Amino acid sequence: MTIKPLIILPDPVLRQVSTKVEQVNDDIRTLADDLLATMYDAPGIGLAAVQVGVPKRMLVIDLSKEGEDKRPQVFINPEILSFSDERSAYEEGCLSIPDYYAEVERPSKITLKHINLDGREETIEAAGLLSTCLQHEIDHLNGVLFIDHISRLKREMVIKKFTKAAKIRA
Ligand code: GNR
Ligand code: NI
Repeated sequence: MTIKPLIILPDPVLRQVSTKVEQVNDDIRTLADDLLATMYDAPGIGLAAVQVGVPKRMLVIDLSKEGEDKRPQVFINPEILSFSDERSAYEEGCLSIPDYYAEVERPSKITLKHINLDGREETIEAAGLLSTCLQHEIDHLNGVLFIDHISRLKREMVIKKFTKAAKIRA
């Protein structure tokens, strides 16, 4: 269980398209553990592998509340099979864009196919926060960030602010 450093905007790694996981082996199981440790430490409710600099199609989610038992979920090679016509809006944030939040509208429900940590294929239906979080994470696998779903003016302001901050850090 290793907590990995998070990749922050405007690092171009966040724009990479992640590649398929070919085999669920010990390396992938270790990566899943590290993603969960990093997500819990942040803390966040989801994390894509590319956010720790590993552009593989894999993500973790835990929607349990503080004080509840943890419910870690691992999704490998997730594919959205269908989206509902109905849409809902959530205030989103991203561990790669710290302390910035904005409302994003997405399809309310999705049907998703993925591989679990046992290497078995599963199909699930997701609604509510799970649906939003899965769509946010799968966007990461395609190099897409939640700020790509807000107005261009807001997006450019956020990118400008984080670009300046990165220059000071460097
Ligand atoms: O911790 C997170 N919270 C969150 C809130 C609303 C919608 C999506 C998310 S995911 C985010 C963690 C993250 O950046 N995952 O990529
Ligand atoms: Ni994110």
